[in-house]
Amino acid sequence: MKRVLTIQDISCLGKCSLTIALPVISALGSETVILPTAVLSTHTMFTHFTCKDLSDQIAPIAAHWKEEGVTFDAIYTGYLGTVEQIEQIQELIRVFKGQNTTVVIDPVMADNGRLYPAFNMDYVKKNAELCALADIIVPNITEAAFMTGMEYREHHDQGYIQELLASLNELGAGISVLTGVSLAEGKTGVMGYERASGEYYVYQNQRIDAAYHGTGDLFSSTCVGELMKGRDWRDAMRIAADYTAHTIDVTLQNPQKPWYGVDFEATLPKLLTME
Ligand code: PXL
Repeated sequence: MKRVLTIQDISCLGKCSLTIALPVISALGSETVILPTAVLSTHTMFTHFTCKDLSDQIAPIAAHWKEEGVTFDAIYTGYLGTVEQIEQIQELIRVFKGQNTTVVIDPVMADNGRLYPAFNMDYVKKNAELCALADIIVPNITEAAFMTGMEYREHHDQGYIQELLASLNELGAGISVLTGVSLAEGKTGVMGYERASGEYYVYQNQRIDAAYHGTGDLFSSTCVGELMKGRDWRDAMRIAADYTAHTIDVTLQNPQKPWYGVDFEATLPKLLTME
C-alpha cells in the first residue's frame, strides 16, 4: 500500500484541509499519515475562530519518524501557517523525499484575487520558494498571480493562462497545474504544463456558479489519491476536476447543506468508480 504524508491544519469544523485529505486519500486506497500544523476551531471564513500553532511539534515528530525508518510515497502540503513553519516543512521535505517520493504542493493562501486574512507578501514569497521542491504544484489563478508577480485576471484567455504557467514553471516544480481556469463561457477546469516534455494539458467541464469552501482541498486530495493509484497526472487532474464539480452539484441539491463546506461524504462512493 502507498503511504502519503499530508501536512496541513486541522480545522475542527469546516470540511477542509485535513478533514478532507484524510478521508479522501484513505478512501482512494493509500495509507494517510498526517502532520497537523495547527488546530483551529473552524476554518478562517468563520469569525472568532481559535488557532493553536503546532510548529514546535514538527521537528520532534519528524525526528521520531526518521528513527522509525518511515518513508513516504508522497508528501502533500496544503494550508500552512507562517514563514517559519514553511521553512521547517522545506527541511522535512528535504529529509524525507526519496527517489520515488512524489511531492505535491498546494500553496493555499488566496482566492478570488485576494490573500486569506492570515497572510502577507512574505508568506507568498516563501510559498513560491516551497514550490521549487515540488513534483507537482496546484495553485489557483490568484495564488499563481501572487507568486509570479503577474496581474490577476478573473476573466482570462488561454494566452494569459499559458503566460502564467510559463512564470510558474520558473518557480522550479516539475509540473505546474492551474485550477479555476475558465476558457469558455459556462466552463471551468484546469490547465497544466509539464517541464520535462514541454507539453500542456487542458481539461474543462461544466462551470457551476457556486463558490464553496474546501473545494480546492478536495481537488488536491483527489489528485494525490489518484496519482498514488498509478494514474498519469493528466488523468488524476481530470478525475479530480470531475469529482469536485460533481460534489458541488450534489451539495447544491441538499436543502440542508452547510454554508461552510461541500457534501463530499455523499459522493465518495462515486469517486471510487471514476475512470
Ligand atoms: O480550504 C483551505 C483552508 C484550509 N484551512 C484553513 C482555511 C482555509 C481557507 O480559508 O482557512 C484554516
